Amino acid sequence: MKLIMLGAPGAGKGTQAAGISKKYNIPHISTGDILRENIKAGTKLGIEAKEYCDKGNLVPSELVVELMRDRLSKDDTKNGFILDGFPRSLEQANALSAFMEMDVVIDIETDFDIILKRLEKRAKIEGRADDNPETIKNRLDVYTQETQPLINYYSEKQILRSVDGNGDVEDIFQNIVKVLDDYR
Ligand code: B4P
Repeated sequence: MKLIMLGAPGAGKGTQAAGISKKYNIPHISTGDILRENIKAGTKLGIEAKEYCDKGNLVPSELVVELMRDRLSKDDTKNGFILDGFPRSLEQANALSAFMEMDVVIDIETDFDIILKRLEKRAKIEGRADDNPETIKNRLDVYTQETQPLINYYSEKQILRSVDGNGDVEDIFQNIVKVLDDYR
């Protein structure tokens, strides 16, 4: 099962992808996590990515697409995988389609006021550099302009399934499982 988790920042993509990865035993591939690991380790990619991530802007697509092309060629993706945070723009979606077609796209639909509360809470707990109010606003604007068009893109391919992301983590998870079990 080749799966994409779509949704605004803070919609619950990463949270739900972790549960799905465990249940279906397929790797959870998060571009955000990979970029943060590179930033922490001070790699060339990390140094380039940091200024974009800290401001809540998208890292240039050529860097992210190369990163994903390499990651998706690894053996552990043979039985499927979950993409969390990629693609994030039409440019990235077209690049992905050029080398691999997906099976299902789960769009987690979460209201922006709920997202703001979640990210404010995470800012206090984890202290992530991009969870301050100004940057969160920019990330939501970038989502609206760059990522939201993917809803139509995958809807036209007839692989989009929407799930309400406003409730409890467990309820949302059960709804996603229903969608995936129907698919399988
Ligand atoms: P990401 O790491 O993808 O960050 P995110 O969109 O905020 O999602 P995340 O997975 O962390 O949050 P979640 O919704 O699970 O990206 C960070 C940055 O990396 C981007 O801004 C960009 O600069 C760069 N980047 C990443 N991918 C890129 C790409 N493809 N191209 C270019 N640049 C890229 O959860 C948020 C919080 O809510 C958590 O604290 C969680 O515990 C909580 N939560 C989740 N579900 C909840 C629920 N149901 N109820 C209550 N709380 C909940």
